[in-house]
Amino acid sequence: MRDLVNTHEWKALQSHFEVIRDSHMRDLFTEDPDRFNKFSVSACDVLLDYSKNRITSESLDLLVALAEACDVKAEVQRMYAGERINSTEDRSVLHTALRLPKTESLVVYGEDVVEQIHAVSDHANAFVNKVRNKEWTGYTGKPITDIVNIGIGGSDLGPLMVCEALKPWQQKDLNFHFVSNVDGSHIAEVINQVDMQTTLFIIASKTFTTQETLANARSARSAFLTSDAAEKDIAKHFVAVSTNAEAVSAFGIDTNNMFRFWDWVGGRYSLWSSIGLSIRLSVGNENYDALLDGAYQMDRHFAEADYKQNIPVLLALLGVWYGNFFNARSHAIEPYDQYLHRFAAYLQQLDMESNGKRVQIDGSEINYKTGPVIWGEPGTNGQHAFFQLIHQGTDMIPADFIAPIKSQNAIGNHHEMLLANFFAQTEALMTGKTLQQAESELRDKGIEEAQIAALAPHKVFEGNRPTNTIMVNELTPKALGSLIAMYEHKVFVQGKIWGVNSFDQWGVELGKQLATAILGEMQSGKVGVHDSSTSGLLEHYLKSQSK
Ligand code: G6Q
Repeated sequence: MRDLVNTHEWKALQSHFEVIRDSHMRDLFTEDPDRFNKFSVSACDVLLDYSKNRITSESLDLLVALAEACDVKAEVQRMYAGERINSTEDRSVLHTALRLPKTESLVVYGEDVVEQIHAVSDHANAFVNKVRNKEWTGYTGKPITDIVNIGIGGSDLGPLMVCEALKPWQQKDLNFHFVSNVDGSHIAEVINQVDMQTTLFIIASKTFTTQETLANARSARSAFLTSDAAEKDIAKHFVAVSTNAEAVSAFGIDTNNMFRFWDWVGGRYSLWSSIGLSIRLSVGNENYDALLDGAYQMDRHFAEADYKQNIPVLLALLGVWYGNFFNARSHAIEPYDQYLHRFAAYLQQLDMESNGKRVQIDGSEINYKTGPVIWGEPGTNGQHAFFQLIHQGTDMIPADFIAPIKSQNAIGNHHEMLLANFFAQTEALMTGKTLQQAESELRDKGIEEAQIAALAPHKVFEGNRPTNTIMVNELTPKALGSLIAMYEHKVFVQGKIWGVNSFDQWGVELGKQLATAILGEMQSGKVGVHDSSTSGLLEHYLKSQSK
């Protein structure tokens, strides 16, 4: 068992924290006017300014020493080479291989995975071109107008987020729908909107056993068959993305219309595989390739750059600094780009499912904090909702502010206004407002002293609230690819430091098992043995049902 908190590097950070905890970033900026140059880095068209963090050069040295002691670089090489670093599932972790260009080769356990990946890509490319060019038609000969991706978790969040983010690149005569929730309202709303003669359903499920996805897929199929369509027409309207050919075929989908991938692609890392079929259909193969290329560039940067110049490593270390030393329990994601409105939801799964763990790889219990709560909404909306708590609440909430320099919609001065808010927020969070400033502002307004004394404390902003500013020139497919890979690698580094397996997700299992048992009891009307709350609720439900 590795005793992280008793390592020399951890203890050095703890002592350093005692020194730095009371310093204010305002003073750090006054003392060192070169902070921006010192604490910002550019790579893969991404600028990271991390100068508005509670760090000095010494903090950075100590954090980097921690990364070195945790052997992060060696683990990156192990992952890239296809070693089975996902030990609890005995699997390689090779989403980075999905981004390798055709010219490369990567032999893993005797097979060239790049060759396999590109063979599947070619299959998907050809299909995508047919749909987009209207050569692929529905059973009545009409071209496809609506694409419904049925999947959940990793088979939904990534494709949905990317399709939304790249809307300006979307083929305009195709409508995209994503159904994930087993709540029948989700599929029903989509079925009500689409014409079955011109709809293509993608059943996206790595295992093809996921209860929610199969229930939605079955309902979609029965809605299709209760329109005028017949069984033989399913082949033109249902395709699958899966690793499980047998189950796909049992469901009634022609395996020629199945796009495969491999067990070494984790669900939340799968948008780069055939799970990205809806993205390809939306933005076309060329733009999808640019997305892959952006990620590939970030993969190279992550593997090659020194820790102090390495964007994912820096982001990860700052997260550890706040989570483990300042006791910050959540991390906000604030994209100042409406197209990134699902980005925080996507990162929520990526980060929380990967590092929400309580034991180390060897099974020993952890005695320090691991993954934080990830949350956020696009700016400027968040400013009018929850920013109050980030500015003046009692918790420290480190935040990533993300924005493109160029807008996809240059309407009036909207983008300038957006960016003015973007810059202003991180400045305000860092600088804050002192009591003296608050008082003198009130005085300038001619307010009486007694009222100033009552009001001023409410107008104080402590400041010293850490933020990372992340900018890209434009939210292109390539830039988005780099941004996503940047976060994947950040999560990887944190997982390595905390010593957890970032690639399994046993935490979702227990609820699934219990739900299956309870569904049986609900259907039979016989409540099994539970705690009194669960039994009471089930009986309440069954009684109300029978009325
Ligand atoms: C992600 C998880 C999980 C998974 C879904 C869907 O890393 O494994 O979110 O993606 O449970 O699984 P299927 O693709 O197998 O339906």
